[in-house]
This record gives sequence, structure tokens and C-alpha cells, in this order.
Amino acid sequence: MDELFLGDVELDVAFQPIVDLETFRPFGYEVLGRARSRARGVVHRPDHLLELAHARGTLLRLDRAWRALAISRIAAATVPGELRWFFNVDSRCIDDPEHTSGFTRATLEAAGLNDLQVVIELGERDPLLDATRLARLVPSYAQQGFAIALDDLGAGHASLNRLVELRPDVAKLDMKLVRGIDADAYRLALLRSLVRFADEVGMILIVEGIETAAELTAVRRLGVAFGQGYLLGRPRELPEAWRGPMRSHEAGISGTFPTGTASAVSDARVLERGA
Ligand code: G
Ligand code: MN
Repeated sequence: MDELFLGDVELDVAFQPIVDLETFRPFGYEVLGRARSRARGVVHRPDHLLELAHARGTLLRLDRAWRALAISRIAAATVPGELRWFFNVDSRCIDDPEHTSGFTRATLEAAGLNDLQVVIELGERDPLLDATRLARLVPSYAQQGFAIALDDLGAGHASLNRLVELRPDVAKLDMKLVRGIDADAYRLALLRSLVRFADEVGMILIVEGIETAAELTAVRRLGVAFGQGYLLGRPRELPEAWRGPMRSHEAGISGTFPTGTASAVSDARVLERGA
């Protein structure tokens, strides 16, 4: 697969928890593409790699390779059924003549993951996140049974216009609007109004990029249901307990804490109490 992209680049994926801010249990995981050059020991920034692939006409291949890799990792694990799995899609993929609808559903089916709850994140980086592309993409994903998230709301192309056109099931507030929110009346007022907006239209609101205990406290006080960020859990491999062959005691795993998230969250609680 390497030669399809960039010499010796080796693809990987990491999983970052999206956490229920009331219970601190994981609501789901966002899949994040990762890449490194084995020979040179270099870690590549995924956004750079996407731009490079776009310039070389291999964006669709890269996008699909990451998604297929993530699906194979999930399939190799025993994951609790109630979790949602958030996949980033670069909407520019739709311009590739090889693009056909149904790849993600077909890959899930081949992996025996028909019941996986999938959320497709359409994001701020996509200059083509316009009404014409959305009119083709969104029904395709809806038909495959996936929910739609507007990623990085408030940044780049993920504008308020996109929000009202797309009417997504989920919106993820961009992390720049969260940074230092505890000490910023404008950011607090904006988030407060978005919580109310989400409630009124029945949209799930996720706050991205929570890094400090003070930010977490402020976001929770506003009644935001779900959060993501380094404080709540870094992108990493799936929890050890889920990997490898199913063991009998894992049959009733539903609702348990993945190890990584539990420790990150208890850190967050301690930090929050100290704040
Ligand atoms: O555009 P999108 O929201 O999909 O970008 C996710 C990126 O943000 C990933 O590269 C992930 O590693 C990074 N990320 C996740 N949580 C945090 C955080 O708390 N702080 C910062 N600075 N980056 C984060
Ligand atoms: Mn995302």
C-alpha cells in the first residue's frame, strides 16, 4: 500500500474518546489517521499528508485506506455495542472519478460489523464543503445508515451557514472556541447559546479540545453533554482489554470503562476538584 502514497509512509490509526460529561463514560471514539516513515523514523502530520495526497490525486485512496484500517482494528477487538465510532471524511474525495457510494458500509459488512454505530465527520478543512457536494454526500451516508457530524464548527468552512444547511445530527465545536473559555465572557456566551440551540433543534453538541480542568468545569457548568480533548483522553490504541481474542468475562463488557479513558478521566476529576 505504501507505494500508493509517499514512498515508505506507513499508515496507522489512533482512537480518541468522546466522553459523556455527566458520567465520564465514553460515548464513542473518533478515529484519527496517523502516518510515519519507518525508515527515517519521521512522524507525519495527517493534515499535511492529506494535502499531499490531494495534490497527487490519491486523496480517495488515503481516506479509504485509513477508514479500512480503522474498521479492521475495531473488528479485531471486542468493543461495547453502545459506542459510536466517528470517522473523518474529506469531502473532496467525492471529486475523484473512482468515488462510488457505499465503500464504508461494504467494508463494515465484510468485517462483520453491520451493527456498528457510525458517525461521519465532515470538516472545516474541506473547501468543497458546499451545498452541491453536501447534496450528494449526505444522502449517500444517510442511506448507509450513518449519522452526520459537522466537525470544527466555527472554523474555516464549518460556518453557521453550513450548520443550518446541513442540519447535522451532531456538531463538534472547534477547539479554538473552547481554549480559555473559563476566563472569556464571549466564548462562554457563545457556547451557552449553542447549548440552547442544540437543545431546541435536537442536535448533539460535542465540545472539542478540552485541555485544562478550568475549561472542563466551565463547559460542564453550561450543561454541554459531551466533550473531547487531551484532558479527557489522548488519541491512542484501543484499550488493551478489548483487543485479542474474546475472553469469557468480556461477554458482558458493555458499559465498562476502557482502561485508558478511566485513568485520564480520574485525572480530570482530581484536577477539577483542585481547580
Ligand atoms: O479536525 P479534527 O477535529 O478532526 O482534528 C482532530 C485533531 O485534533 C487530531 O489531530 C487530534 O490529535 C487533535 N486533538 C484532539 N484533542 C486535542 C486537544 O485537546 N488539544 C489539541 N491541541 N489537539 C487535540
Ligand atoms: Mn474530527
